[in-house]
Amino acid sequence: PAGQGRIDFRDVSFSYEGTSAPVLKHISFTCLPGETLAIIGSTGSGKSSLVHLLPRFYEVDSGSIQIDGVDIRQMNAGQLRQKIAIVPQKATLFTGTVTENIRWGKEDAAAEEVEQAARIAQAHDFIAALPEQYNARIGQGGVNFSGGQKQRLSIARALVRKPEILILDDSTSAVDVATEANMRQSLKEYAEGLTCILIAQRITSVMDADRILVLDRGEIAGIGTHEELLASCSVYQEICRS
Ligand code: DUT
Repeated sequence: PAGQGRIDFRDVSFSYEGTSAPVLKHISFTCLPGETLAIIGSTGSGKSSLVHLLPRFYEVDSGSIQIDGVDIRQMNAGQLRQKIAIVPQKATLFTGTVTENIRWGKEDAAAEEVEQAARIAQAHDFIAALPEQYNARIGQGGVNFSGGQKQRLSIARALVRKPEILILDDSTSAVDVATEANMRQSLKEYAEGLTCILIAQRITSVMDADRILVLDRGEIAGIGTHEELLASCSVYQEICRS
């Protein structure tokens, strides 16, 4: 829905229980409804930790996070689950059909909704090429699918729930650059108004996001468009060079 899916981080700091060093330090930013915000930064910079705070997998030490103006501490798990779909780094598929796997979490999704989600996630073509198509069996853990195919099925699973906020945690790492670009285009066309936070390692995955947030050792090193960051953010310039 238009105008929903706004995210505000206000001076958020976070550390894992039992550790002293904060993993995120004084993080403040706003993600507007319908915006695609990419997060980039070296390994261990806190990207996954940051997005895991949104569905309240972990609680902040200080500061606050708001979704559509409401502090997430005032939202229960059901409300958060309805708004946010998070696609983890490692796709988890189970023994069952393609449809059952995509529908997981929204059992009442119609066949057309399943196909629509698969089309946006760029999974429809390889599913349609299977002898049993959407009724094809997926082996345990998705053994009969490639890494990139599993990731696309996992993204379709998130989309079928029609979230307001979609979080892709490095979930296109095994998808080739061209397919990934098609997916971004489809998301723009068919999931208009969807707020998207996407973590990625490749510059090609982030450069046409509306804005990019650069994390460096738990702090924001810069936030802006690819061009703005190229002109002003040394950490980003470094990532582009490597
Ligand atoms: N960390 C923990 N416990 C956890 C997860 C992470 O102590 O359960 C630490 C490891 C690291 C920091 O938090 O020093 C940030 O980790 P995170 O996974 O958030 O970093 P990332 O930027 O997502 O790294 P990667 O690109 O390797 O996924």
